[in-house]
Amino acid sequence: MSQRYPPVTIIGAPTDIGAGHRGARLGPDALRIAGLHEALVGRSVDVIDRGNLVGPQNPWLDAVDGYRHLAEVAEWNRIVMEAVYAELSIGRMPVMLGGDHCLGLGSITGVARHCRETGKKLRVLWLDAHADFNTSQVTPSGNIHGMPVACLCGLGPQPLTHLGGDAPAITPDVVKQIGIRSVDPGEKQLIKEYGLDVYDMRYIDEVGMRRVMEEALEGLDENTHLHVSFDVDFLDPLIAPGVGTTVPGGPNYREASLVMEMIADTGRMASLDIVELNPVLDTKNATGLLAVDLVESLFGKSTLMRD
Ligand code: 4U7
Ligand code: MN
Ligand code: MN
Ligand code: MN
Repeated sequence: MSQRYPPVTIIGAPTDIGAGHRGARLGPDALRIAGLHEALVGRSVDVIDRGNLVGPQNPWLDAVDGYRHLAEVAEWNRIVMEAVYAELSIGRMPVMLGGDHCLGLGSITGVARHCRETGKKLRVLWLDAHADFNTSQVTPSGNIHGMPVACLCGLGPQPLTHLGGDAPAITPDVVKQIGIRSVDPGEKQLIKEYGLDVYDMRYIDEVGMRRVMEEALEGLDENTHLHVSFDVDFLDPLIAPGVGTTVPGGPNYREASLVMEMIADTGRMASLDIVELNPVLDTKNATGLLAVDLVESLFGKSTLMRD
């Protein structure tokens, strides 16, 4: 199937300000070295790489009142939000390279602002081992990369929930989480309370990835903006060791490829985050190379012979 994609802008956000390990700050360059730009060109996509955003250093301090680095996290997310919003405003597809997953907050807040202004419906696919729905009261770590979905839904500190001016940036019904297999006890309560759609590994095992994706992608139309937030720890650590928070029992290569191919088939993906790649923990950039391979599938590379 040959498809035209909008022009893409690569935006590097080199920080691990929200994580419990340092090294995700090197993610953007590891993805570049794995050949991200060339892979997109190979899919006939028009690509610009704007290089890396600049933001505060990681002070590597303990949590205060349930948050580590709250001020720096807010600043990085403001910078990412503006960059993502600016690309969408000129008709380009932002591909934000983290960096840790706290940056999903800024990226999706920028996307939500664009959708509000253009009257688009938003759907967020959150590919992750974790639900990232913690708050300062229930977080076991204080690491804000475990909180962005809650903040997007209006649950969190004012500097994070009001990044885009209004809060909440989104309602829980727009988010579909896939691959989840590590949820903290207090987090689980909140997920139930907020009614988040979580396709956990148990459900994936029981019904298969094809049906999960059909459900998660149901109801998309020509007016839908599909945002994909790809936390690399979504993947099974046997194939993707280069992340700070590995959880066994994730999707294998075939399942992950199917996820990406089914997203590509919708033709609706309009923005993308690739986050949590930690090259310091990787083996010869294998995880970076795998992420790039899966991005090719997101842009239409397919094993399908029946089209
Ligand atoms: B990621 C964790 F306790 N839930 O909050 C936490 F297990 O963006 C992990 O998905 C969060 O990688 C992982 O610290 C955040 C932990
Ligand atoms: Mn995450
Ligand atoms: Mn994760
Ligand atoms: Mn992680």
